[in-house]
Amino acid sequence: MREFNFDGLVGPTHNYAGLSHGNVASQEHAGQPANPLRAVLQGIGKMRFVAGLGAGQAVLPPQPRPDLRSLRRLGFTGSDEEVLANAASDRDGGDHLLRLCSSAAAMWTANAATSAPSADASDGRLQLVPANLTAMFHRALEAETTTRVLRAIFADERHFVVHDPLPGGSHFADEGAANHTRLFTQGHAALHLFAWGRRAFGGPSRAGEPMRFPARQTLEASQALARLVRVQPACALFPQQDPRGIDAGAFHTDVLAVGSGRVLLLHELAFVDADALVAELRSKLGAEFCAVVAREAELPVASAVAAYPFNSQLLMLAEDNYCLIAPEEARENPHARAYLSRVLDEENPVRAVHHLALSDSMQNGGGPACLRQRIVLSEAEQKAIVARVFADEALLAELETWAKRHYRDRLSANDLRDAKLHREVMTALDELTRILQLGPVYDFQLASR
Ligand code: SUG
Repeated sequence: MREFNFDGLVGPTHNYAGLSHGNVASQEHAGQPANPLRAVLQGIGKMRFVAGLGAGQAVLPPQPRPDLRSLRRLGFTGSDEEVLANAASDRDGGDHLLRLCSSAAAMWTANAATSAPSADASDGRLQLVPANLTAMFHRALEAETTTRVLRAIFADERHFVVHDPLPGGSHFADEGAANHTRLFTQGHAALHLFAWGRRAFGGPSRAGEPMRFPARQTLEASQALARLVRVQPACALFPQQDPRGIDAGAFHTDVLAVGSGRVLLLHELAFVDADALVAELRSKLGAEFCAVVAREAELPVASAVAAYPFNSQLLMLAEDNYCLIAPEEARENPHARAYLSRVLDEENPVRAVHHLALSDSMQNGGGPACLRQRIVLSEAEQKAIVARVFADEALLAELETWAKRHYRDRLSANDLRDAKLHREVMTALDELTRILQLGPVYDFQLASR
């Protein structure tokens, strides 16, 4: 079995629209001009770096934005140009609606789905549940296309199950693998942590719920995910995100915790009673399990949210050789740097921290870990994927050339109403589906068939 990091390619409309209440970086950078070309190249650079370490690397495509299908569903009519112009000039928040329908947020593929390897699932198939992302309108738009893309890639039903996203509105709000962690040690069944921020039924949790910022994922959604991916009930844990962490800006679990294999790095405000959780994990996983807890005094939660040391990718290169792919910001922030150097000093298998520049994603609250969906595949499962999504140098170089041909190096809110931008995006994405050998997956491709 090998873990693959399916990174989201940054989309051509990457911009800073301040859409995510509770995501401090998104709020701070609202309205600033963006550089989609630099953003996509930084992302491809990360894929090249991770592949170069010998870790599994693959790619997921962006989504068509502005999302004209959604604008049409909201009653705007006419040609593509007219739909855009009518939406943008609508006096009741048209500008904002256009921003919502233009977000490139599908790049953060940690939120695309929750997955469980075939080895953990009772039917022996790899399980994927696309996230409904209902907590935020601009993200909820992703679920339908994500499902289509995943079904195009994981098409072989002998090996893969791509479920429907969870139904409904806020009751089963699901943010995908950003709240999911899989841990394992030799000789023990893998454990799945399905974290959540609020309860849909039965009143607020005893540990309280955030007051300042929204909790995006419900306990009920996490429980449904555990059922759907068919892990043994004894292997599923449902820790609550600490409401104080959410109120400090940890809108997803992966802002304050990262785990893989036998290692868990976490801030004490990642989960309610983090020490009890660590003790439970140790009793279930044995002495091999290593947790490095950052206390508030060592790493204030505000620094953890600003510098994202926990939003690192924790890569297992060999059983006793893990490394971290951390954002550059985690080296610049003295608290985050001190914590990461303690991780290196202590008895655990983490051997190196590599810092990468991902400023454009970071400024919308997305670090290295947000940009990838982890999917564990057997050799037979890898072979069953016929789309060209596994990253080798030829593909990465082709994607760079493709991006340089199609992406703008400056984009601000006003550009979103430009019908030319919309045509540029469709041309780029149409070409991309050919490069990735995906077949038609986008609304505009299916409508024209
Ligand atoms: O959902 N930002 C994303 C960031 C997602 C990060 N993912 C993980 N933590 N796994 C979000 O808040 C901002 C878009 C804007 O403001 O333009 C945004 O959607």
